[in-house]
Amino acid sequence: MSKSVRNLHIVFGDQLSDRLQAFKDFDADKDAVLMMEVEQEATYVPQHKIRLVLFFSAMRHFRDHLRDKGFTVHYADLDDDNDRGSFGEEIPRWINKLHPEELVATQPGEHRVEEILRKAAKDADLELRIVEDDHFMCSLETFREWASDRKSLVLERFYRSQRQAHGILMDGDNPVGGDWNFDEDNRESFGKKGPPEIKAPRSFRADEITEAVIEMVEDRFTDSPGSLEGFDYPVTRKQALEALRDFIEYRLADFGTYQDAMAKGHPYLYHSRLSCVMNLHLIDPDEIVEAAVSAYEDGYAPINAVEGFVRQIMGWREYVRGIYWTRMPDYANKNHLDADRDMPAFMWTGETDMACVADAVGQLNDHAYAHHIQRLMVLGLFSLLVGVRPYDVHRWHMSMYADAIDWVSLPNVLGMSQFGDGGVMATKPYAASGNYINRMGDYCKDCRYKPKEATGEDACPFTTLFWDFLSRNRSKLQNNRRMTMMYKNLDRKSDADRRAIRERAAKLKDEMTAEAYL
Ligand code: FAD
Ligand code: DLZ
Ligand code: SF4
Repeated sequence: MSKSVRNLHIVFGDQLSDRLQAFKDFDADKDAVLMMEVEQEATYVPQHKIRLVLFFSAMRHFRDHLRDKGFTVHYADLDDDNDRGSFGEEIPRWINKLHPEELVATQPGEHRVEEILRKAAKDADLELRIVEDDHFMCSLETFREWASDRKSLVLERFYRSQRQAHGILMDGDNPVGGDWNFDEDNRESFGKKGPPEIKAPRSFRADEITEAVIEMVEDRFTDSPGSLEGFDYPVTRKQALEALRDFIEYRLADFGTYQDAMAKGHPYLYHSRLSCVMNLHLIDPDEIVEAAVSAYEDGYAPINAVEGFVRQIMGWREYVRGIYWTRMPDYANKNHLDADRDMPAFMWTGETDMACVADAVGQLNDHAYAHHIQRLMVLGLFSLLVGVRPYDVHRWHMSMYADAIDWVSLPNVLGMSQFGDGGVMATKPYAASGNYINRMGDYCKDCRYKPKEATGEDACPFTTLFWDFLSRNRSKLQNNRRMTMMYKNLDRKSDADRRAIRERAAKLKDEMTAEAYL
């Protein structure tokens, strides 16, 4: 017989922090924690094996951490026969078992999960206290206030307000270094020589807990995409802090300059690979920002690198979360460009002659990771140009990336990369031809296609589809001032060229078989 419970604190798989304010009034003598491994979260979209191991292993490590602190943790194990397989059924099972006086939870990372939680509490006629997720640097209330009287929610304005509010990289009222933004310095590619030797992110060997999870995932989720061969993600807070130190020491200084660069066979370049541990809450954004700012102040990293990095974390990351929670649930249905195609099968397998796509998808299968420019300007761009349904692109993203959680994937994918929201996240679609990929990376030299060509058998599919995208979406995009030049260039093409582009685009699309999983 379990002892009676005052507050039952539900900790979801992406809330692995005892620094959260939901824990502030936790009394180990009276309260208990509930964590649930459930089949449905691993299958409601097919999920990469690395992502599954990451969540389950990090959850189990956190469970043990809490137990070591003396907390009572009720843990639903996926392999336990009593596990009912979904939050919707597990929460009632534990309520019936423990009869808590109140349910407490940190704001979930998904609208869907919040709805399930509210329904479970209502059905059980139980008080539910949802506590603000103070892992984040900007509360949802502050974001709402900031957004409430604005027509245009430009990131730059939000970012500056956050820098001022937190006093980060500020010299009185002015930005350190004399500018808010050093993007001009941050657009280098590696040129013909390719990248120098760059130390890869710190690799973590699987311990006993992770080994057991790997075995479970291999046995149970045989059909899930991806490979577990090289699983080396941090899964504890201690490891997350080591990963941060490693990034600051070896890669931060060049993060800015090469932020937009790509290179074949180099998944990480100067990127941090900290999104997973941050999204799981093993480490907080203010800790990361402080470490980067200290590196600048101590002379280890230049301002363009540190400002560029800080902008991603206290700018973009907080901003997309604000967009998500102020726009959901309608946001998920947005499809401004009426895109209606399926995700092509090669976006799962990487089996395509397009060298850039093959490299990025291969990397996804091996690491469940692609860096920002691959996401936006290779895989996202291709889906946009083909016209895949934005929500399907998001579902694919949730399947393939270890760091995807609804609040961060949906605005980035549906909004920023697919222009599904019609201009909330981006002032124009991130549409480009193969020339952009050629300029920023080295894929094209080994590709059977030619980035400059739009028609003919050797034409780069990105380039053909780019012009086709502009033609198809003319009525919705041509009045966008930021696209005037693109439409002028399209209009300079002869009728014969435009016909040839249309025909080749249709052929390319006809040849794409539908997705393997969705
Ligand atoms: P770095 O390049 O080292 O950047 C540092 C940190 O900045 C990241 O760890 C991340 O926490 C933050 N960051 C940077 N850009 C963004 C952004 N646009 N939104 C939110 N945080 C940002 N990030 C996710 O965490 N999960 C996602 O599901 C996700 N989906 C994306 C989908 C698309 C189409 C695009 C264009 C971007 C997406 N991002 C997502 C944002 C960003 O690409 C990843 O955070 C980043 O690539 C993760 O790698 P990193 O940790 O090495 O990042
Ligand atoms: C992604 C994921 C997976 C695979 N499994 C679980 C799980 O078993 N239990 C859990 O609490 N969370 C899991 N998650 C994360 C959820 O899908 C979802 O992102 C969070 O609950 C949102 O707060
Ligand atoms: Fe990608 Fe086109 Fe370059 Fe090939 S030519 S690598 S498809 S951009």
